[in-house]
Order: sequence, then C-alpha cells, then structure tokens
Amino acid sequence: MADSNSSPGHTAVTRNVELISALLNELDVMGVREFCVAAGARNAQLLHLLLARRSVVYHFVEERSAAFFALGRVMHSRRPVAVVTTSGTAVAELFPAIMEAHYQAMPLIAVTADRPSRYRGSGAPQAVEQMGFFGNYVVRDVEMEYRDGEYHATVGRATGGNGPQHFNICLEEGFACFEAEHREPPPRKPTPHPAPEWDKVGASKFWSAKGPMLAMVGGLHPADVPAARQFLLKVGVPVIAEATSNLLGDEALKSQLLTGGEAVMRAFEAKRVVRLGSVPSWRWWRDLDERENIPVLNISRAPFRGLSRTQGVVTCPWEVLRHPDFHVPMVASAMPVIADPERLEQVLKANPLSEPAWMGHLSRAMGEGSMIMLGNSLPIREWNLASESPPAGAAFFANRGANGIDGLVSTWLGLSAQSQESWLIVGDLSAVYDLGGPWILPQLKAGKRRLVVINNGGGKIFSRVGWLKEADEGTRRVMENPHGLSFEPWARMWGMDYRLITVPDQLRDDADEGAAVWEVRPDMLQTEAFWKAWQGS
Ligand SMILES: Cc1ncc(C[n+]2csc(CCOP(=O)(O)OP(=O)(O)O)c2C)c(N)n1
Repeated sequence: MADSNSSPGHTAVTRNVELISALLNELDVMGVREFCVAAGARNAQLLHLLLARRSVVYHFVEERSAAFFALGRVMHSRRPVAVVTTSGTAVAELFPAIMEAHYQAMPLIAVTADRPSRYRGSGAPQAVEQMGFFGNYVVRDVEMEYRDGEYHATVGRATGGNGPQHFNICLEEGFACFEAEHREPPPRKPTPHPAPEWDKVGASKFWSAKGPMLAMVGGLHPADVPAARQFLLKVGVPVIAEATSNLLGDEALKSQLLTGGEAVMRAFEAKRVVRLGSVPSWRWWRDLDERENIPVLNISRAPFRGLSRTQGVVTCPWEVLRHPDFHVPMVASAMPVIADPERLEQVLKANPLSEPAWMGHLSRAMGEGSMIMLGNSLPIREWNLASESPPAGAAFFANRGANGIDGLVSTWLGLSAQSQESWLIVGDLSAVYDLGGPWILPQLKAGKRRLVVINNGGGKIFSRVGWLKEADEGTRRVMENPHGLSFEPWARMWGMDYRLITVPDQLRDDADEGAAVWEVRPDMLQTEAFWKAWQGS
C-alpha cells in the first residue's frame, strides 16, 4: 500500500492502525473471540482497538500467567484464544505455555508487539529478536510491518496442522483514540477438515497381530468421549483409562474398564496396545519403549507417538475414527482375572489419611458437573489409582503435553472462567510456581472454585520414581526442596478463603460460590504405609 503523507506522527499512527486492523480482522476470521493481554506502551494502540471492538479482554500483570490462562480457555472451548504482549522479555514469558500448547496441538495464538525491525541488533531498549522466537513450537509465524511505504506480512513458518501460532507486529510510537465500534463478528473460518491420512499398511498389520489387546486412554476432551466410547465398544478389549480420559465410571464401558492401575496392567500381559487421546501417565506405558515386540496403535489429536521407538508404532489422527476406510475389527480380548479385587480398597481403608486415600475423599466432596483439573503428576497418578467414580457429569483436564509444573493455577483458572463449580488438585511446589495466578479471579464469572493444594512438604514425586530409590540423602533433599510453608497468607493475599484440612470431615462445604484455597496435609506415615502395602515400596 502506498504511503499517504501528512505529519510524521499522524502517518505513524495511521500505519499502526492499518496494521492492527489487518491483524484483528485476520484473528476475527480465525474465530478468536477472547484476548488475554499484558500491557506495555508498545501494544497500547492494539489494546485500545481491541477494547473499541468490544472483544472479551482479560488483563494481566505478567505474561506467563496470561498465556497459561489463555491456554486453559483454549483447552475448554477448543477455539483459538490470543495472548497479547508488549515487546522484549515479555515475549519470552509465553514460551512455556506455547510449548504446552504445541504438545497438546492447541490453537493458542501469541500476538507480540515489536519495535520496528530497523532496531534489531541495535541494543535499543526492548528491541530483541522476536520474529521466529518460538521456532518449531508454532505451526505458523507471521510478521506484520509497514516498511518503506509498504505493508509487509512475512510468513516465517507455515507447517499446517493444529497448534499454536505467532503474530509479531512491528509498531511505531504514537497513539490515537477511536470511538467504540459495534461490529458483528464475521463468520468463523471453517476449520479445514482434510481427509485424514494414515499409515494404512501399519494399521492393518496392527489389527492382524495376535494376542490379548489392551486399550489405554489418556486425556480426552469431553466432546471426544462419544467417539472414543464407540470405538472401544466395537473393539471390545479391556480398557485402562486415566481420570482425564473422562471415561472413568462410564456406564456403557463398565464391563471393559479395568481398575487397579499398574499392578493390573502387569498382570494382564497384553501383546498389543491401542492408545487413545493424550500420552498416558502410566509407568507401564513408558516401559513399552523397551518392549518392541508389543505393537502400538495411537489415535490422537496430537501427532506424537509418545514413545521413542518407531518400530511397531503406528500413529493415526483422531479423524480416522470417522473415516469409512478405517477398519476396526472386533478383537474382544478377555478381561484379566484379578487375584484379589478387594485388596486396593482394603489398603485404602487401612490408611484413610494417606495421599491416595485423599483422592477418594475429595472426589466425594465434588458436585455434579464439576470441572476438575488434576495438576501435576503425583495427584494424577494417585487419582487414577484411588479415586472412585467421579461425580456425575464431571469434566477432567490436565496439562500433560510437556508435563511442566508451571502455570497450573493459571491454566485451571482459564478452564474455570465460565464454570459453576471447579476444582484444582495440585502439589505444593507446583502451587508455589504460580503464586501470581489468582490475579485474574476478580475478572471471572462468579462460581465455586476450590484450589486444593496437596501439601506434603516438597516434591514427593521423586520418592516414587523407582530408579531414584538409590539416591543419597543429600541429593534427595536438593531435589525434593522440603519446606514448612503454609498457603494461608497466599490465599489471603488474593482475597480467597482458606481452610487447613487434615481429616475428611473438614471437606464439608455448603458454599455455592467463592474461591478458596484448601490446604490438605496428608499423613506422611500413612502414605508410606499405603505404598508399602500396595506396591511393596
Ligand atoms: C517447569 C518444571 N520444572 C521442574 C519440573 C520437574 N518436577 C516434576 S515434579 C516436581 C515436583 C513437584 O512437587 P509438588 O508440586 O509438591 O508435587 P508432589 O511431587 O509432591 O506431588 C518437579 C520439580 C517440571 N516438571 N516442570
């Protein structure tokens, strides 16, 4: 576009507005309706135009929380949500959430304001290398700039597929006010549904292999449950489902669902594995890397095979489930005979204040239709093992893309923004990681929010890692970061109620609304006794 001439300041603002409008129109068509912004001078004009368009805007003080919150919104709605930053180090704060979105194949959109490109490499304030910053972790990056009297949109990377995207917009200094504009959102760009492609030879080889088959189900969005259920009923094999699969307690699959976790998987001796949804957390799954004689078929929205080996592993896109050429035979492997089906219940009953037993107590305290996020890996594993049926209509989520313990409070708050009742179960160090997350609470729809910190005084997951058993006391201390922190002052700082919980009766709760930190302190001796009785260590 040719340069129209007037005063230099006016011209700069006009160009900025033109660029920003082009960007916002593109985001509009992509279906972005929510923006999580962290302000700076560089993005002021962008924020003003966003507000003038009456977009949904959440505002944050720091970008890491903003990005994880935005990711939570994407995970809930599966629609693109933008996180908007100023220039400089602000951009880098988005990286962890972008990585997580990459491994979950979620459309988190980073919009970063930049100084004009002529400043690059000059060391001028807040002029850093923003273009291409997220490397392979985005499916598309685009830089928008008005340069030499022309509008340039430079595409750095465009691989296609699902995942995060980055728009870097170079802006001159200058600001102008505009009247609020009433605009109907344009129709969303229809999500392209290209015919799925998959390794047909590999898949049919998998189906023709012999021996008992196990289905493992990792995280599934509640909207994907019907397709998963239909597939599992058709194959008719035993199913080991994580809580985040949203299949636990499923009536239709009752006769196929296995309980008892790792011990049952070991006893079953599967010779073939079909995995649905995200990569499972089970140890048994990880050990499949060493067992190359067991073929694996993955069916997932994210294109990752979840194992380092390629031998005998076929990975199909989720869309195959609806494709007429994806042949699913009935395999009907028999359910394993469990030596002592009551044993887990007995061990839990004998240790009612152990960490795993708390998962059962908590699940009974949750209301119907709750949104439940399981934070880091220990609560996820304990929940998988020890919680009973989830509350009716519950929807489970977790950040199991890159398995970070960062941004969990913020992701949960993003997930919960529209929920009536929502719960986060998170470890103490993971909670410490995201102390600024609750900033956003006053901007959310009122609802019942329970942030449950399982405070076992440090990173206790490390004592559950088999190959770390030999670690000496000194190494263990540095890894676990033992502490005696209380989460009460944190709750108070953000205006949340606080409850210290040491016995299940304290989980009684009549409140329908409000946010509260519930600090659960499990009994360490009972936790040890539980694991000793259940697993022998
Ligand atoms: C960003 C990030 N840093 C470090 C780790 C390594 N890590 C995994 S679990 C863990 C400790 C978690 O402790 P806590 O939240 O208290 O949970 P617990 O182990 O007690 O369940 C750490 C540091 C990680 N996964 N992500």
